[in-house]
Amino acid sequence: MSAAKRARLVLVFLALVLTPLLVLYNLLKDVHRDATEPFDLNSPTWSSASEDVVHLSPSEGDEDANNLADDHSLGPPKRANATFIILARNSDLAGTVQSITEIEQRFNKRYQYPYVILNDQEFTADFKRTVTGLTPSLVEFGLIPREDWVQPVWIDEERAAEARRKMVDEGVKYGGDVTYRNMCRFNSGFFYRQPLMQKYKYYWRIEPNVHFLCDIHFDPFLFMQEQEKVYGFTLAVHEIAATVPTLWDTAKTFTDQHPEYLASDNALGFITRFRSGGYNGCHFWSNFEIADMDFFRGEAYSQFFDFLDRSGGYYYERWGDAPVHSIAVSLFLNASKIHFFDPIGYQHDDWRHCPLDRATFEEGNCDCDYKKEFDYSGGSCKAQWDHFVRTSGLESR
Ligand SMILES: Nc1nc2c(ncn2[C@@H]2O[C@H](COP(=O)(O)OP(=O)(O)OP(=O)(O)O)[C@@H](O)[C@H]2O)c(=O)[nH]1
Ligand SMILES: *[C@@H]1O[C@H](CO)[C@@H](O)[C@H](O)[C@H]1NC(C)=O
Ligand SMILES: *[C@@H]1O[C@H](CO)[C@@H](O)[C@H](O)[C@H]1NC(C)=O
Ligand SMILES: [Mg+2]
Repeated sequence: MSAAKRARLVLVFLALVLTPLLVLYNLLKDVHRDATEPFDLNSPTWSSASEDVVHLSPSEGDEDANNLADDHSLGPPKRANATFIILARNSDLAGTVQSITEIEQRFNKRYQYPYVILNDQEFTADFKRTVTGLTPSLVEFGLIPREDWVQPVWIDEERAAEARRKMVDEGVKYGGDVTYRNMCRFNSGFFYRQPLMQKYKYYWRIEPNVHFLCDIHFDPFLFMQEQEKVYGFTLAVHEIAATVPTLWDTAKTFTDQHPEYLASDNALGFITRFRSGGYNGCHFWSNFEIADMDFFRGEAYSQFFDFLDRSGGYYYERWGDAPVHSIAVSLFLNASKIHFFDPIGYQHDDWRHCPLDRATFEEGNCDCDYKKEFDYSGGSCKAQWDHFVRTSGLESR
């Protein structure tokens, strides 16, 4: 036998023996994975807190985050039990396309989290087709039941109409608008109860016409899960006082009746005035939220919402979901459960947050001006948040 022939035989032998072994190994590997990490519809795996996932904090491990997401030899990226949620009208199509296009490009094309898109009217076929075409992710469209949306029958319409007239006279933004009030009430007490939301724990709220200004090199949902955070924000602002004249007193009446819901290490200091202890108007801007729905579905918030709702303030005044969420989060959670997402560059209307951490800003390929954005301008409550964090000793925890 010639040397060449011998070499060929060895190769054939190796192929015959090794190929089945490799196939067998791959099969077993998949069986093992199936048993521990169930695949969901879109194939990336869920992960639970107990699993050994690569930990990535927003300020570190950006390269790992990219590898984890981009290197398919590692299998699909680990994902949290989470979804985007967008409330929109059919007329919001262009703005919805814009927001989804940006979040896909800056983040979600690497993670493929699903979307839930809700409307108080049926979405048109055109809306659904166009939006579905923007992403390989699962996109589900939901029709909000009337009873979760319209002004309740027990609201005294005469009194509500009078309040609207007064606000129009005073020039309060959306002061004469009933649908805006419906939307605020829905976003306060109903979004997390919609059937399409039931299968998820975390949500990231997005609105039409917002901007994501930087590449996001980590998974904020997994961050929430691993750090056991409950509520995440990027912008904090002052509320228009005329929209919430009795909100704070109503909230206080509730906590007087239910002192058991107050967290011992709460964030009251963020939302109250130093001397008087009254509401300072500060709230996390809820057009951006990443949060754990267990909180909203839980006893404290459910009771709180029902109490506020029954007082009629969504219609006799014009309570926003942002101050309602913020007051609840600040009272019923320990402050360590609230997270400021510095790495997520974000814009709603003309207000932007741009990463304050220099390295994150540089790595994010950001479309915003470093330290020249809204964060520390007059309307912002970021300074109040910082002050609260410093004086409560949160930083060192
Ligand atoms: N389906 C539906 N969605 C609505 C309605 N009104 C508002 N929305 C949505 O609710 C969210 C908040 O509404 P916006 O009009 O953006 O209110 P805002 O953010 O307080 O005010 P802007 O400064 O105008 O952005 C957005 O996602 C809107 O698309 C409505 O009547 N029907
Ligand atoms: C995700 O969370 C929801 C709500 O908590 C829960 O009902 C569901 O079973 C969870 N799904 C998975 C795959 O863990
Ligand atoms: C807040 O923290 C304290 C001390 O760690 C703990 O005992 C309490 O249960 C926490 N409260 C809530 C609402 O998580
Ligand atoms: Mg908006």
